[in-house]
Amino acid sequence: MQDRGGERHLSLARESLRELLDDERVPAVVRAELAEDYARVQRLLDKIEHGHVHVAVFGRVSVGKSALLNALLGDERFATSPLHGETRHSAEARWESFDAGGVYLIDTPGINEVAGEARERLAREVATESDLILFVIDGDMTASEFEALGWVLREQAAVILVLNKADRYTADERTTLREVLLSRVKDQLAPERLVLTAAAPAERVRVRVRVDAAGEETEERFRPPVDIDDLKLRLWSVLEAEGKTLAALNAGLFAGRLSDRVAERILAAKHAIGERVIRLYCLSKGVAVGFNPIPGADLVAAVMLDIGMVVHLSRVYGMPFSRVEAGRLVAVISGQLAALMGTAWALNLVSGLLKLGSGGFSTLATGTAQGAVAYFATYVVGQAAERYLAAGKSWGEGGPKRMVREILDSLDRDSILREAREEILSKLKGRHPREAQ
Ligand SMILES: Nc1nc2c(ncn2[C@@H]2O[C@H](COP(=O)(O)OP(=O)(O)O)[C@@H](O)[C@H]2O)c(=O)[nH]1
Ligand SMILES: [Mg+2]
Repeated sequence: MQDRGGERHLSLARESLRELLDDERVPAVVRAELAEDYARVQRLLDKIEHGHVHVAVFGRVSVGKSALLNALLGDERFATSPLHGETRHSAEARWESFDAGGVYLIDTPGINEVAGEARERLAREVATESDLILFVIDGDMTASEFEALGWVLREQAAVILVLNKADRYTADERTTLREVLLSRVKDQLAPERLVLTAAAPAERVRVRVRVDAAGEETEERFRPPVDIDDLKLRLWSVLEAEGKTLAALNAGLFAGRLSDRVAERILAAKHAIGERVIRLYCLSKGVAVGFNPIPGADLVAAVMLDIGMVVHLSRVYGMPFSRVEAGRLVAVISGQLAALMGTAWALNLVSGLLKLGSGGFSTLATGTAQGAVAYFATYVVGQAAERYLAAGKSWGEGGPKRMVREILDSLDRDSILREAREEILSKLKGRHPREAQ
């Protein structure tokens, strides 16, 4: 475990894990949501700081996973049984015979020993928290074993495929099995990553016929010797060559995935707040316009509301704007909106809404319809400003025009207008939306 590349990987991984844990920009809610992942990062960090390497067995029930670990340990540390379900929880033991120390052997339930959902969680945990996996089988691989192996390999590059219970096969059968297995995994595993073992050979009866005397037969019970030498050698060589690198790579991989998840959650949390902020301003604006349905009269107040919304959003996204900056952004977005929808769009929408509504051309109906259109325009401005902020103050490749068009295309305009009208009506009449119609 003296490899220098390993040391470098290790310090890089340690740094990125620490950074992740200490990042003060991560909101408490996100930390709480991802508490389990954070705990795992802490464990991974502890592990690489102590130079620990975790070796886990993985495989179907009763293939001899626990027996194999006991044989490696030279001690019956883990319970074994011919019955299914002996190992219900993961457990670990330090493997002293690897002299660099810090190697832990982890026993796990069989892939088919725990219930459905828990099984997948367990498999995931084993794969992410261990650095080397001994994938144990006891004969030719079943389809589900093959599938599980593929899955483990995807999650975890370091795998030794162990064909246990080799004592049950003749020398010829062992040769055939080895060939068949190698051909099955030839794209995924190097040939030296397949080893045969006999962790706890079964007792056998041997019948001897003595030729010299009167053909007398004797029965003899015997137990073939435990054979895990190949596995030990393979394990040692993998651990020596890449033990630390494995631990570091594994930790780095997990940290990378977690930081992606953290970023995603933070964005989702901001987005949820952003959406509430936008709706609040939309409604304020809709009501303001609804109260005074003469086009243009409330223009200034309405624009001020849009600017206020953008300032508010910029704080949610942690990039506070001045009102001047926000005003510029609102101008750009409104300009695109007007260009895309044509100058008559607002009037068309208003008359469309009037036809839809049952209120006729009363002041209330007109006001509400205009308010709904103002609501909609502010909603689009809010969405565009939010995307701009979420992208780190960028319009993206196609500029503001494409962004506003995409937003318009993605919105269900009619249902937003309907909702807006109902909300505004209920505010104006101070009643429940249904009664107001
Ligand atoms: N014949 C034979 N039996 C084994 C060998 N290894 C384990 N067994 C038996 O297989 C059964 C299941 O072993 P266990 O370690 O509990 O399997 P696990 O469920 O994978 O942990 C036990 O009865 C063991 O004695 C082996 O190498 N040869
Ligand atoms: Mg077991």
